[in-house]
Amino acid sequence: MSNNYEAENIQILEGLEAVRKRPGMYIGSTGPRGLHHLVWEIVDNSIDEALAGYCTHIEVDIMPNDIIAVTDNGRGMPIGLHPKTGRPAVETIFTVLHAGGKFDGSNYKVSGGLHGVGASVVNALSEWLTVQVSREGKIFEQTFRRGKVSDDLHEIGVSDHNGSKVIFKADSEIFQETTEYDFETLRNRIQQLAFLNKGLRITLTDSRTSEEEPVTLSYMYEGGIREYVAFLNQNKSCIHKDIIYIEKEVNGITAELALQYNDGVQSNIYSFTNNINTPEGGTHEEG
Ligand code: 28F
Repeated sequence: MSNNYEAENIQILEGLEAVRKRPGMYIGSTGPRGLHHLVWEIVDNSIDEALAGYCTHIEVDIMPNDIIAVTDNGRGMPIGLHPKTGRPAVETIFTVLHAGGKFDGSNYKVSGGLHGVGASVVNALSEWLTVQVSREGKIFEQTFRRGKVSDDLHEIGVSDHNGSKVIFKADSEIFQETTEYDFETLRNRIQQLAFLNKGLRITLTDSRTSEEEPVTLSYMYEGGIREYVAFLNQNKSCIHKDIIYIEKEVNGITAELALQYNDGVQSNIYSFTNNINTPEGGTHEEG
């Protein structure tokens, strides 16, 4: 076994231990906000795949026993051996901190997530995490426990489509306050992400209700932030019917604006960069 592999392994273990020792450094807190941040880190990687032009539908399923499943119909995480680690690329994404989904620097145009850093952080803070990749007509699966490989990537079946699925259970040793997800918190942000990423369908299902049928809400807005402004103004009397909409790309950077005046005295301005809300504003909002 070449010693750089051992060095790699030590770096992997140190990275994940660092996350478990100081989770707040990576997800802000270990309270409910930090718990929900786990979902956003995984969803952001699917959104990156949508922004790259390959994913049109993301599904988030809140399952019994505080388990979350996120599925996308993108290309499927790569399974080829990673040049540096000699391990399958998908294993590297989930075990190497800052390796992320874009470790060869081929970043997508924009990425709300921490450039794929999120996947290994979620893995380190989960009692267990299973990733399933549908690619090349097959389904490959790998499971981790508290960030460590518990079984190697292996084929579990065949598939007529491509995509990635991540199922995880947050570690109650880390999230001692609660590991229970709040439906409205997830619903609100999922709807907002659908507004911010026009044409992308995002579906939320709550299968925790053992008695009744699961609750499913699906959001897709072809009009994007234009529809967001209409939604925000739906109970207001607006002083002009048509929503002002501007979209412009310069040097690969795109800016979008949607504006509609209502007859109120309070102005509600919501600005975002890469899907992340910027409550303090910034040059984009000034512009
Ligand atoms: C449920 C969570 O994480 N989806 C993802 C992809 C697709 C590719 C990718 C991700 C390494 C060097 C990029 C596939 N084929 N869902 C997800 N889908 N990561 S994460 O690649 C990581 C590459 O740069 C992908 C060709 N290119 C990229």
